[in-house]
Amino acid sequence: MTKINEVKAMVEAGKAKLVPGLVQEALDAGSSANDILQAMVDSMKVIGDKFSAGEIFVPEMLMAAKSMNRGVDVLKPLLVGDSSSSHGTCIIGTVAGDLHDIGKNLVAMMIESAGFTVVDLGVDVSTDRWVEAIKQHENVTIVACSGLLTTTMPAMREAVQTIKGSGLTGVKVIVGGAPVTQDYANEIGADGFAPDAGSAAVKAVELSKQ
Ligand code: B1M
Repeated sequence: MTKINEVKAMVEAGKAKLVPGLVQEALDAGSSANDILQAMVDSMKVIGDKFSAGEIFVPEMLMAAKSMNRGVDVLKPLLVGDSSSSHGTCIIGTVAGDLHDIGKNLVAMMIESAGFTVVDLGVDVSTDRWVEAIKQHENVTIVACSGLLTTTMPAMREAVQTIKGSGLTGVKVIVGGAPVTQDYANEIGADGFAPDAGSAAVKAVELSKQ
C-alpha cells in the first residue's frame, strides 16, 4: 500500500494518533500536500457513505474527523501561502445547530492565505453572534457561512438575511458546504457561493474588491 493510501485507510479507521506520522511519511515519500489533503477528503466521503448505510455510527465519524484534523495540522504550513496583500477581515463560522467544522477550517485556511485576517467564530454560530462579530472587528469585508446539514439550511438563510438586513455596509456574505448550491445562495440573498475551499478564497478576494 502506498503511504497516501495508508493515510486514507487510517483516517477511515479513525486512528488519530497514527495519521500525523503517516502524513509526514507520505510527504517524505514525495506526495504533495494537496494530494494528501484530497485523499483525506475522499476518506470523509467514504465515512459519510458508510454512515448512511448504517455500517458505522457517530463515534466512528467523530474519530475519522479527529484523524483528519490531525493530518491537516501537519499539512497546514505547506498549504497556507504567504500573502502580503490585505483584503480586510473575514468572519467565518458554521451556522447555528451545525457542529461540522473540517470544511469550514479548510475554507478559513485558504481565505487566510489569500490575504485576509480571519476571525473564526467556530461552530453553531447564532444569528446574533454573526452581527455582533461584524460590529466588534475592524474592516470586515467578508462573512463566510458554512453549513453541512440540510436541517440547518434555514439557519443559514436566517444568518444571511439578518446580516444583509442589519444595515452594516461594506460586508459581503459568502456561503458554502455540501448541501449548499449557487441557486440556494441566490435564493437567500448571499453575495457569493463557492463549492470548495480554494474557490471560496478566490470568491472572497473578488467580492472584497467590489
Ligand atoms: Co455528520 N453528517 N452528522 N458528522 N458528517 C454528514 C454531513 C452527512 C452527509 C453524513 C451522511 O449521512 N452521509 C449527514 C448530513 C445529511 C444531510 O443533512 N443531508 C450528517 C449527519 C446526519 C450528522 C448527524 C445529524 C448524525 C447524528 O447525530 N445522527 C450529526 C449532526 C451534528 C450537528 O452538527 N448538529 C453529525 C455529526 C458529525 C460528527 C460530529 C460526528 C462529525 C463532524 C466532526 C467535525 O466536523 N469536527 C461528522 C462528520 C465527520 C461527517 C462527514 C462524514 C464528513 C464531513 C466532512 O468533514 N467532510 C459527513 C459526510 C460527508 O461529508 N460526505 C457528514 C470533509 C470536508 C472537507 O468536506 O465539510 O463538505 P465539507 O467541506 C467542503 C465543501 O463542502 C466546501 O469546502 C470544503 C472542501 O474544500 N465548504 C465550503 C464547506 N464549507 C464551506 C463554506 C464556503 C465555501 C465552501 O463558503 C463560506
